[in-house]
Amino acid sequence: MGKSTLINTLIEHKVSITSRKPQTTRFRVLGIKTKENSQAIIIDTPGYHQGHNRVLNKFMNKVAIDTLVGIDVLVFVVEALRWKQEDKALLNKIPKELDNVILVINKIDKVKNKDELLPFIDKLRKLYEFSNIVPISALRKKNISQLERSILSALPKSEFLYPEDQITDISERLLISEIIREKSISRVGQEIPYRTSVDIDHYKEEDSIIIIHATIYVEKKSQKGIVIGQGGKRLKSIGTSARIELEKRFDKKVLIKLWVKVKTNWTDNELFMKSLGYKIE
Ligand SMILES: Nc1nc2c(ncn2[C@@H]2O[C@H](COP(=O)(O)OP(=O)(O)OP(=O)(O)O)[C@@H](O)[C@H]2O)c(=O)[nH]1
Ligand SMILES: [Mg+2]
Repeated sequence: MGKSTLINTLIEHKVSITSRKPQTTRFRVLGIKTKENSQAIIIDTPGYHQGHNRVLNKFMNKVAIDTLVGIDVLVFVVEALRWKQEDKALLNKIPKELDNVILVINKIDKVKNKDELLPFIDKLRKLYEFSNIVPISALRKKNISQLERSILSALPKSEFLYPEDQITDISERLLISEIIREKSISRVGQEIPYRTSVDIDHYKEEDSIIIIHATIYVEKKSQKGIVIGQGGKRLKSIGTSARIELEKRFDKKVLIKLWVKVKTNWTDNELFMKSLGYKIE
């Protein structure tokens, strides 16, 4: 749908990982946007999905739903010309007291015949009393300033909650594991992304270099083979692209050593997920 792409576009930095495969975002990701005398704290969440019952899916849905409480504005992102059953289910979960819900219709760059947009907007307008409807392209950065104005004007007056130059609150360890996860997602087929998790085993920052050891967990032996690739090629490529991105980010040399381990059925194993840092109550 482009939620993470949108938060990155709004913050003008990459704070959340993105991919073509669904269910990429697993945690609540904070982006902080300070502009003149306003500060918006933008939260990216996992997508809301139905019909998956593993602990990991329940965890992700809970993160999405819990985020609906205590916010001033909800930016409800849908894809142009695609109204899914899950969008409808989520619409029904919006707390009644939340009166600022902006509907964002993303990926308008993909709509060849723009005449089709109006009936689509009209259809959605009837389903909920949105405070505003903004068609955008998060990827091509179309109509972003309009959306930005709409968000900022809906915010209540408050002191800044974060320093002006802070853009996110993610820890270095989580950032590193997310970047490695993003690189592995983009290099494997359709099924495996749901089944991988990255754990940082060792992180050491020295004067001139950052040393990282990380494990990519998968659920099956066959998945391990795929992630490693022929002669270790795929794993090497994951490590290299993560290293290049982290070196730019930290402005320092980075050394990454990766392992792939099988943890059977881990996405349904609460205890193991907790040990990986998934906060399940
Ligand atoms: N053409 C086009 N593609 C887009 C746009 N916004 C996002 N995408 C692509 O859509 C895919 C999904 O984007 P994400 O930002 O990861 O989507 P998400 O809603 O965060 O997905 P989950 O975290 O998995 O729930 C990526 O391949 C993006 O590059 C857009 O405006 N136009
Ligand atoms: Mg996302």
